[in-house]
Amino acid sequence: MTTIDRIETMILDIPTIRGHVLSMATMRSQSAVLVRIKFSDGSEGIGEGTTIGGLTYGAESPESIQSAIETFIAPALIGRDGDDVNGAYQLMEKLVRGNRIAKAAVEIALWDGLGKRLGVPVSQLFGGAVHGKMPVAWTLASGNSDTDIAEALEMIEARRHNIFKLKIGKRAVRDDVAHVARIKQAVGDAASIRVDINQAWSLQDARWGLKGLQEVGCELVEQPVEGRYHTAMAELTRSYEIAVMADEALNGPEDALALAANRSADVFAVKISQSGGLKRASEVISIAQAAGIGLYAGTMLETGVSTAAALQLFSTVETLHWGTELFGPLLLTDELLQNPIVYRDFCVEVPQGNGIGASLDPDKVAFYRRDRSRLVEAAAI
Ligand code: MUC
Ligand code: MG
Repeated sequence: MTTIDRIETMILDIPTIRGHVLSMATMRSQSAVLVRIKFSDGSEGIGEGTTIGGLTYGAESPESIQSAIETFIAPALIGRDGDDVNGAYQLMEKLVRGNRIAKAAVEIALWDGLGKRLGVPVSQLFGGAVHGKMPVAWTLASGNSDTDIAEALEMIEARRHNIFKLKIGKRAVRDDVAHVARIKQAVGDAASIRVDINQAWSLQDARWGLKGLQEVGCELVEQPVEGRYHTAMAELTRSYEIAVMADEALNGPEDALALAANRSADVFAVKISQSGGLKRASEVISIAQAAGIGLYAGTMLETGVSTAAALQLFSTVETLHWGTELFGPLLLTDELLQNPIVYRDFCVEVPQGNGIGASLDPDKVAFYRRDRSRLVEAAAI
């Protein structure tokens, strides 16, 4: 039996290429929590559990993710059968409530290790890839309309992205709609324009907002009101033609079932970390498929590690009606992978290789580790 010998975590702080202005926070760097599992046969698995904007986006922070793994999850998993991913997950569910991102980070590393030992990509463990590449959106969130327009036109010209998600919700609704209208007018039919409010609007704001957004040619609105307001989301979903997408409302299969039952969204932004890992995300996907809800592969602006893991799972999904936004590595000033994920012709390509298909560059990891200064000091003593 190949056992789990060691589970190591680290927080990496990596600057973003520009300020990423969201309704609840402006990001100038991303803090990724990486997990490395060492198995008794010498094999390794890597995973990632990352969130956005400290505690402004959700209930888990980089620090809480690391502490949940180190304090509660790792001690329980050491010595267990490394191939028993379901058993490990069930134990995590029993010992730790919530903390989906922490569980996802560990689960991804277990799938990665298993795939590597079996000599297959993780997509094979989920029934096999049916796509080699998928459409990929980019987020315009510089906080300035002219900068966003220049960025969009550059991306279209470079054939990197022709789907844009605009982050709005910080300004007055009328000003936000004018901002979206300007960008839509600048790109015309060359791109699809969508927006993400990150829960910032009241239901009243959202009624005005959705009406205005659909008039200016915006195709989809993500999480216009708070995620817990399922009834408000249902009203917006049935009252306007513009598609309503659930993001913060969707934390795993139980939320997926409730949202589907109330018809509180047209589309699910499925995020592997927010869902609690690849298996739980695949359950969310099944619920959407059964309920006739559209699918979109979402991101927590992760590094190449979780992005690769997400690509493994989404490559197995028959139809992603709204494509993906798995562009996380492109928002960071530096690349952590030895084999960077490829973006071209408006698509992201599914990484080849065993496991999740990603290997870390050790020098980059050493450079961006938050505890680097402590490690350097310790080495000097
Ligand atoms: C979110 O709320 O969807 C995804 C893309 C992006 O720019 O921010 C994230 C967060
Ligand atoms: Mg969102």
